[in-house]
Amino acid sequence: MRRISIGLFSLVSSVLFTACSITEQCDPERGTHCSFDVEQLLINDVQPDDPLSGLKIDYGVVPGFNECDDPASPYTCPPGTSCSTPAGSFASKGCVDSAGRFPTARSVPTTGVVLHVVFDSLLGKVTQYACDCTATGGVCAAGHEFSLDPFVCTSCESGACLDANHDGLPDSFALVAGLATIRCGDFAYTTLETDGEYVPGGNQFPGAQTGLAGLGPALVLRPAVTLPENSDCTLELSDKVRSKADVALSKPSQPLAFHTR
Ligand SMILES: [Ca+2]
Repeated sequence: MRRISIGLFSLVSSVLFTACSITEQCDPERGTHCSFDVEQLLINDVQPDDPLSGLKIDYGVVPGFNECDDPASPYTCPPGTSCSTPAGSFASKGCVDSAGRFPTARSVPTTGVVLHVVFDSLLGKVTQYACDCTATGGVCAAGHEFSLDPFVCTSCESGACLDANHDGLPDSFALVAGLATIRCGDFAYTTLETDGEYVPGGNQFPGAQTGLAGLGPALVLRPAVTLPENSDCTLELSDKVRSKADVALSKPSQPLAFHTR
């Protein structure tokens, strides 16, 4: 009975995914879904742009925050910056330096850093699902801990994803390892499965309850690592980060950079 229900789910999901992939595919003639960009990088900082979320806009333009040509929400740029079109393909003017670059976060905590990366498209497979390893005492063999497909779990030794409550949906998921690397001088850290989550919801409008943390779709990285103090750092996203239409990520118009306390 369970096998049948899983089979049905995989059938339904493959039909759904197929339908989605058709509408999501890059179509150069229609100009849809053929580029894939980082829209914003938001980082927790001692001097946040938004006390609600504690986040600072490190890269990108956000209406109601650093968008400076919005008549509905007049905004004066901080000293050292002016209202101009940022380098890259931004539609709105933002507060940028003389080179057209965004002022980056300068007081990022060394522990508990949150890197909220907002994209202009849904992401492809950045989440994986825990295998059902109950037959082996809950311990999965190396390389067989997760399935990239929530319904077709053939990479699991048991052939099934963990579904203890039998609702046909995987119980536990994690990020794909190696989505991003933080470098601060000689220090380098590449993200693991447990270093955050993918949030497919959200849009380009800050939420009343969530503030800047409501922007999405987003990869919210919370690396369990202590960064070096008072250091210039960069965030590099790996080629594992692709759009749902399988388009490679464009290079941001300036390096994704920040400075720790
Ligand atoms: Ca379940």
